[in-house]
Amino acid sequence: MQKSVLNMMEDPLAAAREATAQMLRTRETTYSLPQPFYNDARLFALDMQEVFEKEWLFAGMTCEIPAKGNFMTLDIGDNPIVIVRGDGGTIHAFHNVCRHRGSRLCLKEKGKVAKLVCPYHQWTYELDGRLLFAGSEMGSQFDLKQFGLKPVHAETAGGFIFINLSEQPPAFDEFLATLDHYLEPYQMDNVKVAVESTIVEQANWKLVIENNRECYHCNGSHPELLNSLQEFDDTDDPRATPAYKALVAKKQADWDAERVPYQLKRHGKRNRLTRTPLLDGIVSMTMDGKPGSQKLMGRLQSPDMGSLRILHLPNSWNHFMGDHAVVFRVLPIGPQQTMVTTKWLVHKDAVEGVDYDPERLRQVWDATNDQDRQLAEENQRGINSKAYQPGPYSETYEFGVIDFVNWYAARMLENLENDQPSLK
Ligand code: 3BY
Ligand code: FES
Ligand code: FE
Repeated sequence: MQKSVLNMMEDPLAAAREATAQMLRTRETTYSLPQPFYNDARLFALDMQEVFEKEWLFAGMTCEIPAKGNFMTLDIGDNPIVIVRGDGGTIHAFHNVCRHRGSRLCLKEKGKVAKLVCPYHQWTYELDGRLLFAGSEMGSQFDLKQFGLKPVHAETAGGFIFINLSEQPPAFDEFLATLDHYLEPYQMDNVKVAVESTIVEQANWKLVIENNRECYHCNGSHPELLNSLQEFDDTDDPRATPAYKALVAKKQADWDAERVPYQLKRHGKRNRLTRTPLLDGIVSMTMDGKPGSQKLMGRLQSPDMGSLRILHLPNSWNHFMGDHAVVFRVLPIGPQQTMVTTKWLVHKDAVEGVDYDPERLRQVWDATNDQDRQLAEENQRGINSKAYQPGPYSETYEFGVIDFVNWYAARMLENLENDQPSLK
């Protein structure tokens, strides 16, 4: 639909925008959000428009599309996206929407192609998005140049691919530079996905992220994870004990010797990177705490690297250990439905069945993801009740949740106001 026509139509979300901005201005900042943020269809539409279509999102890893012609697809709400590796290793992202009559172009989740060919009437696009061929049916005057694929901003660093669906993405370069620096020891051109899983949780995406941002629930729910994970979130954790601080100091000396970054680093509330020790004597997030892959990642000499934790709001958390890494991507599907994709990465030369057993590698986080799914789903069911009212977060155990909700509220409010200056 053309812009001018759209402007003449009433924005069906106008009232919801106003109400949402008002709820964000008046909410209690250390309390969970009002009910509509977790279950209302209009609010979900605003989350997609104002957060997922405007902020930088984690899409996947560069190792998933290693060669020219490799592509991967994903959906950001109603927006199908394709990410493809073109000439000279360049990574392009496009709306996965044919410029003829709008069919989805690439249907598979991953694949390899010479050109992008629409399954409907075979319009054919170059890997850089130019329309190459539309058939004689379109007439001799048809101007191919006007019908290239619509580009989506894409950036890569440290093996991560991020996309941004807005016309003017917010600044991101500093975080990308930090990511390159922290991931340098892992030589992310030399990794592969050993195994992956996708689960669908019957819960709003914010409940999935809130759940991940605290370990208040860990003792009650995560026996497998607690074989390796320290309950402290980072070295700034207000609960950190002298024993934990001593372990951190000891490990940091080892990490200095390996020349790997470990300092806690933040980019606003959106990103946090920190390397924290696992339990003393444990080197990996496996059931027995021993390496899950015998071939260490990158240039690392010791498996005892603790966990480099990388947070990227709104949709990713990650753990990089000496022997393998686990990356997580969260994609909203509906007001009460969220897809969580987990990928376990190992050195690309690690041999399945010799250096690693995929079943062993995935055990801890498969169990943990399922436990977190149940927690988020029960959280959702309680929130749907007429009895629900926002409740207080613990400032010592749930500061990560407070940070996430504050980030979300600030981005949402600013984006709403920029769309509609009258809301200011
Ligand atoms: O991402 C993590 O390591 C954990 C899982 C549970 C709490 N969170 C901080
Ligand atoms: Fe793609 Fe017709 S919709 S070629
Ligand atoms: Fe958990």
